[in-house]
This record gives sequence, structure tokens and C-alpha cells, in this order.
Amino acid sequence: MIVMGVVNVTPDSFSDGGRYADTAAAVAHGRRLLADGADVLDIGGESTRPGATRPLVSEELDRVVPVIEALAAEGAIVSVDTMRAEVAAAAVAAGATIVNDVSGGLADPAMLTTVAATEATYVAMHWRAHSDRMTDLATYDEPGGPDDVVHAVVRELGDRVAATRAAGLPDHRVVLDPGLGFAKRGDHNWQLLAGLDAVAGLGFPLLVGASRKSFLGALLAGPDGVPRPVAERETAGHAITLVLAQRGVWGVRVHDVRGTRDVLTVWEQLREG
Ligand code: PMM
Repeated sequence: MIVMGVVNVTPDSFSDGGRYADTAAAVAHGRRLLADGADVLDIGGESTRPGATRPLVSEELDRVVPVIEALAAEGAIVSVDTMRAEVAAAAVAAGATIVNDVSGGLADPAMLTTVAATEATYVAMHWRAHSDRMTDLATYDEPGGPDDVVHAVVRELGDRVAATRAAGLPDHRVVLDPGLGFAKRGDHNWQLLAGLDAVAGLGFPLLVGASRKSFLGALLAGPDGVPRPVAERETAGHAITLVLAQRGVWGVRVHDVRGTRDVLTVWEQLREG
């Protein structure tokens, strides 16, 4: 299983907000994640936390390009976490080989053809709208049936697959992601994790990002109902990683690479006996 370590070069990300906002700090963080055993570094310059406002394109470029250049030059496999075609193109020119688009091509009409023209792998995540609107869209009423998030996500990701094909992206360069926390309520995330085989049925490798997300905080809330703080959700994330590894998921996007690597080392040893 691929371990993708998160490097957020943003002042306002929910999980590690502001800690790696300048180039030097972000590069140092990336090096630390590599030393901890990351296979890929996912470098992002736009926070997608609910309610976040979008940076200018120039701000996003200034945040991610120097970090990608530095880490790719050191031999790291780099992914860029962006919804913008212009940023994706600049990132690939700077050495990124994966474009991780949380909008699955919906936020920027030029994204899919731009990525198709490169040799990069494309991660298409399930998404419905930018962060300022996504909570309003967390409904999955299926025609003639009850709330069925798994069915809806499979259908909507299937539409994204059709769009990547229409843009000329070959299937072997596409990875799908159910988009935990994006236009999803807590119970939707659990239903999606339980129903991941249906998403895998689309026939593509899956990437899953559960690390530190609020549905884990809510699950582990204290008796007073206060969610478990972000920094204390790692064990829950590791439990999810283990289950996903057993189910053959291609990769996980995580903050705690060292702990994730430990989980996978134990799992691999157990499989070998
Ligand atoms: N989650 C976040 C950002 N990027 N990319 C993919 N492919 N999947 C995710 O679940 C995902 C993502 C938000 O989390 P962060 O603020 O910790 O980066």
C-alpha cells in the first residue's frame, strides 16, 4: 500500500494549519515524512477545510512550486494537491508526477485535458462543490430510495471516469478517491468506508484520506460531546489504514507517516507469518 504523506503549504488547513506555511518549513517537513517512510509527498497550497476561502492562483503557485522543485530534485515522488489546471501544469514542470485533484476535474474545466497532455497520474476525488458550499450538499437521497451515499458516490465517480476518458487520460493513469469529509456527514463517511468494495468495483486503484478528519473526532468525542482534538485522532486513522490495507486499497493519504508505516510493517509481517 502506498503511503502518501501530507505537506500542506497553507496558513489555514484544519489538520496542521499554518505550521508549514513557508517554503523552508514545508521542505523540511517533506524530508521528515520521507525519512518516516512516505512513498509519495502530497503538496498542497489551498486549504479545503469547510468554509475556507480560496487563495489567488499566484498565491497557490508561490506556495507549492518551490517546495515541489526542492523535494523532487532530492528524488521524492511528488503529488500536487490542486484543483487548478494552471497549478497542475506548473507542478508537473517542477517535478510532480501525480496530480491530486479533490474536485475530480469539476472545479476547472481545463484540468483533465491539461493532465492528459502530461504523463502524470491523476487522482480524481468525489466532490460536489467548493468548501463554502459543500456542507449544504451533503445529501444523498437516491431517486425512489433512502439516503444511499455509496450508490451516489459510485455513480458520480463513474461520471468523472467518463470525463477523464473523454479528455484522453488513459485508465492506467487514473486513481479514484471517495472523498471522505467532502460534502459528507459523519455517517456518510462510515457508510462509504464500509461500502468501499462498491467503489473499487469501478475498476480503478483507490486512494483514501481519513487522517485526522472530523468524523474521527466525533466518533471519539468525550462524554460531554466535545470532539477529540485533531492531534489525538491518529490511532483511529491507523485502525482505518489497517482495514483498508486488508481490503487491497492502493493508498492512504496521511499526516502521521511514521505511525502508518508501523501499521503496514506489522500487517506485512503477519501476512508472511
Ligand atoms: N483530503 C484533504 C485534502 N486533499 N486529497 C485526496 N485525494 N483525498 C482526501 O481525502 C483529501 C485530499 C483534506 O485534508 P487536509 O486538510 O488534512 O489536507
